[in-house]
Amino acid sequence: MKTFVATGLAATLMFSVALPAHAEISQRTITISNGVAEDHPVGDGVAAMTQCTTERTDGAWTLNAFWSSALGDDLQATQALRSGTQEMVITSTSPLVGIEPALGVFDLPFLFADAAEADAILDGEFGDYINDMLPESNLVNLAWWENGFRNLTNSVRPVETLADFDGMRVRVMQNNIFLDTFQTLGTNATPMAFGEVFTALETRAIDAQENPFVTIDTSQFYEVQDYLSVTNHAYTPFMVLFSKPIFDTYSEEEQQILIDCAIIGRDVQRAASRELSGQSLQRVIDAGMQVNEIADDAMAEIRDAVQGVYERHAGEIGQEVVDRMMAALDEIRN
Ligand code: 2Q2
Repeated sequence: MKTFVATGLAATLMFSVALPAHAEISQRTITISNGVAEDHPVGDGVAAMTQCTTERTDGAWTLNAFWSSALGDDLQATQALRSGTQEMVITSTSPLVGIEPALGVFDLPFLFADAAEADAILDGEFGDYINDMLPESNLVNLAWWENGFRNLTNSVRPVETLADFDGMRVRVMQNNIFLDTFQTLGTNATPMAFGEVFTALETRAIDAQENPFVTIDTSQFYEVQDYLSVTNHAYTPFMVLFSKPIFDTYSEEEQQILIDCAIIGRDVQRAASRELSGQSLQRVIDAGMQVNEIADDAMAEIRDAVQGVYERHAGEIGQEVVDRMMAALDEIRN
């Protein structure tokens, strides 16, 4: 084997360049976008992730977060990641089903019973199974964060029974499964990007929308909605998506820092989401919203009404995906 012996200038150059503390870490500016306001729990997660990356890179990285759809809605931002023109987006899975249909599994109504189930599924084998599908769409999911359990608000009447949904003009995320669910409940459902919802409610172009308490609070929907009905009809995850074309230019050490810090951000964000949820509910009540629970028998009728959504959409989601989800849930519950 030929051996290379550094001599003269080459030797001087090679040994005179002092390697930085982290040979594999470059100066970087990372752009992050999101659809919610900065005081949403996503802001806590981004702050924790930023502190983590600053420590791990000795300040070599700068994370610039943009809020309230300033860089476009979830789908537009995700397309920017895929083309390598933006680093990160924290987005719901629901508007991305056109990119990866399997993500639609999370939109099946009443899928998760509580946050513990959601965490076990997302942080377990099933979450990894979905994550492994994303690189072919030029995306890397660094971690699963929490959007949360979704509840209905409207400006017409309290929704206490299945019949109360009838004819209500409800905005839903751009997703056939949500569209079918709310049409099946008897509403006049309209797909719309999140950034357009407040104005559509304010102008009465629509009557209703559905989101977790913390979003209803931090996006100030209480200013344009009178009624909040606690339906918990779906749990939406957030993905902390990174552009694969950009991720692939990072060293292994840098890639690991992104993943480690997104997971630290996850635990802070979920805790903030769950702690703020009760405070947000109280805040929207204090702001004048009339909140109602739904009686067990009425809720049973609502759940029964939308069971057919599972069968109608298993094909587009992928039967294997649905089967693996149901098996994973059975394992947790038994
Ligand atoms: O109803 C919605 O569209 C929201 O739950 C959004 O998915 C969410 O707020 C995202 O816009 C966050 O980027």
